[in-house]
Amino acid sequence: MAYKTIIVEIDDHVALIRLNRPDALNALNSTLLGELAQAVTEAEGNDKVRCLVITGSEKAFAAGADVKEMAEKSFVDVFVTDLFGRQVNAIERCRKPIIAAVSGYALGGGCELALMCDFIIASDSAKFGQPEINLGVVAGIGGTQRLTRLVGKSKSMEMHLTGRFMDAQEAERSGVVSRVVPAKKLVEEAMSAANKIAEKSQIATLAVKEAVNRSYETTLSEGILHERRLFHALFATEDQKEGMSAFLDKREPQFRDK
Ligand code: DAK
Repeated sequence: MAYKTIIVEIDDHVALIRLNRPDALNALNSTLLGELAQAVTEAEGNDKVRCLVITGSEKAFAAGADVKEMAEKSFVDVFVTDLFGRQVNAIERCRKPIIAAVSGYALGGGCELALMCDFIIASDSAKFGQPEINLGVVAGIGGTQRLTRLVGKSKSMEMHLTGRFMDAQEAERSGVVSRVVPAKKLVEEAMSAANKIAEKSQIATLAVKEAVNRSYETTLSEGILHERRLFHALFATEDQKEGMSAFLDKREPQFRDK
């Protein structure tokens, strides 16, 4: 499928999605978010794809929702059409792992898009921020919730209330990103992590994603019970037998997603 604002490459078992509106620092307009949602949905439905990577350019992952597109909209426009709701749901509901590879600006909706992914690998030039306050609005696709859970109330409040950006080192210290790599190696590192995930049993990767995400939705005891039941359930799979036999035989496992 030919897209206008993103570039999709299927590299072996990984779908690499590049946001591609360079003139607008990859600002998220309805075309881009629609195409991104479609690409994620297609990757999820493609049996060959086992992991996704979303990235931008070296200068910008995405500098936020497109202010030019939003500026003249009314409350009725955004409420009745549920601005970006459908597209964001498609990304949030993807069951396959998604890695955000972030270089340069990840601001507003761009920061929120990265936070929506399962983990973030950042380049040393990455800058995260929720500057919506400067436009007279608040974050709208999860920033006040996801950033707060990651960095705590104080830092999240400061970022949302002042619009201050966080650099890559602070983002790593604060738990926003899993690690920081040189900008030139960003996509290579993200692809390498994605390829590693693609080698695992897909049943187990889906279970990991479900279990970790549960920790955001429920109490500790319910989350632990959910994790335990998933652990028990995986003993019904051939991949558990294969993984444990391979360990005992001192060989690499050959998972078959069964
Ligand atoms: N929207 C539209 N265009 C943008 C843009 C944006 N967010 N960010 C940058 N651009 C455009 C600039 O207008 C400029 O275009 P031309 O003037 O050349 O035509 C081009 O990209 C290059 O930008 P600059 O010339 O400004 O580049 P600099 O290097 O000088 O500055 C910057 C880079 C990232 C610091 C600066 O561009 C900037 O501050 N950008 C805006 C950042 C921002 O405020 N982002 C938050 C946007 S609000 C919701 C869903 C989502 C959201 C809300 C609700 N619902 C589902 C309810 C999200 C809201 C937001 O993200």
